[in-house]
Amino acid sequence: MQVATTSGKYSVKHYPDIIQSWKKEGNYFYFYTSTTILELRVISDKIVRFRYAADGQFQRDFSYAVSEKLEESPEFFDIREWADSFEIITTAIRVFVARENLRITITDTDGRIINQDETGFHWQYYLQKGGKIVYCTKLVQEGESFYGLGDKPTELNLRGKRVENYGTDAYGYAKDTDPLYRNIPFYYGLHNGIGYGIFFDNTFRTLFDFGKEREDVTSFWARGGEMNYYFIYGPALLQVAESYARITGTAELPPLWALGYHQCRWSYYPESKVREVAKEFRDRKIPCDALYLDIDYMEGFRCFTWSKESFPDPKALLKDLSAQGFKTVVIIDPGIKVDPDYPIYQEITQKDFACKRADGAYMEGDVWPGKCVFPDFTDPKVREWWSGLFKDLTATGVRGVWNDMNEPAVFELGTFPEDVRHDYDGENVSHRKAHNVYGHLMSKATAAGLKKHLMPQRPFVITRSAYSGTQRWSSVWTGDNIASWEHLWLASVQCQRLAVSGLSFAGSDIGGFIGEPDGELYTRWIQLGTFHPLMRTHSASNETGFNQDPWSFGPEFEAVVKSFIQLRYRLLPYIYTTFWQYAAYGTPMLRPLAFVAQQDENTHDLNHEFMLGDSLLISHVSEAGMTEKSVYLPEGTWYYYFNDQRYTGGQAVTIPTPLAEMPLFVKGGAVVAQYPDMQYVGEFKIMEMIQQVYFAEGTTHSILYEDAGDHYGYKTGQYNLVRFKQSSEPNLFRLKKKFVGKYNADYTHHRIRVHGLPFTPKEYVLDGVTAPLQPEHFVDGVVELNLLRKFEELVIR
Ligand code: MIG
Repeated sequence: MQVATTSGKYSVKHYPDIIQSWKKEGNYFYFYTSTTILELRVISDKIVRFRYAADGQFQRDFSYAVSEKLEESPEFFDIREWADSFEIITTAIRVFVARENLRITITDTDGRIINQDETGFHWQYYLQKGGKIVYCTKLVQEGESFYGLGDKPTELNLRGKRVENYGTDAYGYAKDTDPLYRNIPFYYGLHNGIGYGIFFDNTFRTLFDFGKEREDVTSFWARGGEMNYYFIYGPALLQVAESYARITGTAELPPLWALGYHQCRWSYYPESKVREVAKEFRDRKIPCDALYLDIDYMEGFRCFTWSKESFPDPKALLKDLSAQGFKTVVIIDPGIKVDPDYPIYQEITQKDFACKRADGAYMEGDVWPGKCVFPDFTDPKVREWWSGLFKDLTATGVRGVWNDMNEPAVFELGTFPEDVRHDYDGENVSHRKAHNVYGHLMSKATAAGLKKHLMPQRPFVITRSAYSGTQRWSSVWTGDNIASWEHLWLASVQCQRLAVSGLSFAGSDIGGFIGEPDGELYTRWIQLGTFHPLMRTHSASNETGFNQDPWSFGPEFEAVVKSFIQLRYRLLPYIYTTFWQYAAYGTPMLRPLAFVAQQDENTHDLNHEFMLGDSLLISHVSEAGMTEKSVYLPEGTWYYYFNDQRYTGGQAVTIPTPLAEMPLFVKGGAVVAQYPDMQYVGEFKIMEMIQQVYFAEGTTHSILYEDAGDHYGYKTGQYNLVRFKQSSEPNLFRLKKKFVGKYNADYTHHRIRVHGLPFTPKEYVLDGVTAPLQPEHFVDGVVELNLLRKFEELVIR
């Protein structure tokens, strides 16, 4: 055993030595050196977990991130002994463990290196705070790019950067501010066409360096806890994303209305103001589903109360809003006001549910209500109690809850001091270990309460802080951004990064939270937000009284903003299908182009383009007065959405960007389902489904998922999965449809619109019955058929 020469806070670095023995227990392998045990667990043919006990003693194997549904399914695995290493083999990868020092090399079955330790696992004693700082260093492979890590406001490819996870209330953050609100210790590597992922499940402050300190080395480390990481092989990056979701869980389907448009402000109050906003939306026929009440709806910022003056009869208000199709979302912060007359404060102190300092005093800190105490959400009893508090709110008519300030944020202090104690599901730890999961567990308790009390309606939760796995119960937004063009770019990269980090259900404060956008910036931001899974305008602007509403910028901008919010509603069946793919398989809803075409190196450093789902490619207009934009199209056929101009991929194309348009392309071969225009989800029974079909040579596939858009019937088969197969021959187009499921949709009309046919057809054949095409079937260069029944096969020739 090496003796540490110590100076100051940390000991020297220690490294594992020679493997002395090993054993196998089921799918677990253990390798013993004189100081260290490596536990290697084969979870599936592509997922292996590495865990190291530096002093021969493992800690409790417990995780707030890992889904209860994670099942082990290694189809086949084996171990071979070599002179210098042990080799663990699965059907997809080979893991070599060096006898000399536990260093890991992982290859595919062809022997190509996927990932390789440099010095690998090592540690330092954290003399000042206790425990160890645990490190893992790996070699950067040639041409390697790195992605992931949650909400980092920087270029998507993290090569050459160092980032850190310790959730922070980053008011008015800028490009490269770090850390921000979320803690997602998960990254992807991509080199030589091979993609893999590493999920470092450690809740202490974690750091990742991607060749910044030393060009050829990537390392990750934590200021405590264990070196415990999952290695995930792709080779496709999207497969890595799906495996990560298998580990940390998938989202549930939200109510369909939550995919509509949300309007928020700090704050709409009193009640007359809320009614006025609601009326404006309906009078102007701008679709909207959700209205938010920020902190001013409460009585002196006391959670679970309503201001008697501003909201004297919340139940009546929410009922009226609901009659107009609005769902109300209210904010709930963690801080509970210290006030002996406030029932929640009485309860939290009586039950002893508030966080305490090391010496037993309450963790007190100022937030909006003044001096507060804070629930210890790491205690299961506290989570249970918190969930129960949503009974009254839901009875009042609340349909969604917004959890803010849960990094946790405290005025002056920033966050809790490190000595604060937490239960951590029975472990009894300091804030150092609990900090990064505080918001994760608050939103978990909130979602559980909302789900229970809203049953059979689906809940909607949005949280500011998060840890890996938060996607199982909540959406997120990117926090307190600024009304600037740079922040529009940040919104785009942050939502893409969140999506590949497991948190697809994300959006930015459209228009910017701080400051006031002009009409042009707001309109361009609405355009981008139309293609973000969560579409919400939010702003502060309390001093000037400026309202960031879709009509705040005059009729010219209002008309364009309205047209994009309408487009959002038309696209709901497509967006819902994309959400279903995410909920079912963990496929990111937003896909950076590197994830769509990883073999094409031109995509690896692209920041400003992404796909929403399988068929839509989006960029955004990124500067004031911009008249054209260059967009890189990956291989395939693409149609510019606004005029059906056809492009061949594998090149950059430049398109004009008048205010009423944006860079939006549809992939050839796609079937994009659309609804007719509506003001809100549930406004009327949908009687017509529109299928926008985009021609491509060869054979292509698309899907449509549909269900009731709320409730849980889909879990017992009340859904439809429609599979479209498009195939073409010279002068012939064929569309086949197959159904699975037993949901009875209302619509009886099917409008099929075929874009981009390269020939002039004369007739169509519907399930074997031929009819001629008439002039009215040719609309704006599109062949349009209005069918009054379902069909299985349509041929146009
Ligand atoms: O200290 O509730 O990010 O969206 O409007 C500010 C007031 C507290 C921060 C949130 C913002 C919200 C605001 N909150």
